Amino acid sequence: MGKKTWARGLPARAFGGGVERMRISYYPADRRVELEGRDDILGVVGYGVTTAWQGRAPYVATALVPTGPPVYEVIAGGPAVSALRDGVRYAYDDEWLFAAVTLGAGGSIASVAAEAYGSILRVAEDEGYGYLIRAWQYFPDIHAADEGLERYRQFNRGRHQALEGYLARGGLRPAATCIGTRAGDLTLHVLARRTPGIAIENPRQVCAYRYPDTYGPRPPDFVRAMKVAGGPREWLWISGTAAIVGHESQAPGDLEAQARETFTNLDAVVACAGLGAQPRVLAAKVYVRGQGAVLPPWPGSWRSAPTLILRGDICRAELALEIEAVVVGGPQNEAQ
Ligand code: 3EB
Repeated sequence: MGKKTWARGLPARAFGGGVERMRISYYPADRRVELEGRDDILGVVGYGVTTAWQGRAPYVATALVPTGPPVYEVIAGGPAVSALRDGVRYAYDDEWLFAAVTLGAGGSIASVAAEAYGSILRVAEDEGYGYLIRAWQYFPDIHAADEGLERYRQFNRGRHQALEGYLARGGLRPAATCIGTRAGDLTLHVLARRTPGIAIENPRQVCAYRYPDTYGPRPPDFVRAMKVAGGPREWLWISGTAAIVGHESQAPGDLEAQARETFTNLDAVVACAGLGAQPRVLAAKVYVRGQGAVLPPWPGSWRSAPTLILRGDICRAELALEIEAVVVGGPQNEAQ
């Protein structure tokens, strides 16, 4: 009963506490040395960073480049234990496990996806954090053909193959983001927990895992958002969200119209999640396809969110942008 974890020196705190210790922050790359010394970090994700990471926390060097200077995204929690197994870099506190793999992505992307998800699931389940909450997957040449099928569609085949057993055991699809890069390897990083999240879908959109096969032989295995309840606040991890209504892309190539539709989708997901009072956007990432794309102003509650803007290829060629976010709600928010 949790023996394995406690034996590694984590504080004996009851399971199922809140998520109030988790924090997501963006730091300029010149804060590296200070970040490397911290012991409360579950994972660090670099965007446009070229310096080697020397901290204990697992580090993901993505091939995504911000529109501004290089950035570290830091996911912090309680005192964390870091480890490496079978190429999976991971760290956990008593609530969350962060795990990451980097694999060469030149060959069959279906096999690479299956290997990436397979090795991460083995580690997460062995360590007792058997429920995926959130996954980020970045790989090069997302629109290129691989044996007659677009690499994004091949990726979906491999992902499904790796998740099949997990789903059969009662595992839940995570919220996710899948973005194409210009170069580099495939990186997959995830957050997992000991207990399941609550899957939230968007009534304006067909469930992604029920898309018709016009989008490929295997639909993408993700949910629109995952809610994590516990403690006085609730967190909502919202998947990469684009201008899709039903299952169809809207306003092909029109960034401004797509942004409006995307915010309508984001607001719909937040409304469905039934978060407590005054949901607040803790962090957002925008992925934009074009060089020099000018984003329209953000509506309402989205305006004050700490936001990272990255260049990347959204998984359908006609989509110009995609936005993901973490939103928190609950009674404690009123006091803040
Ligand atoms: C969509 O809604 C847009 O394949 O993991 C968004 C988030 C998208 C995650 C994924 C794909 C994925 O279908 C694309």
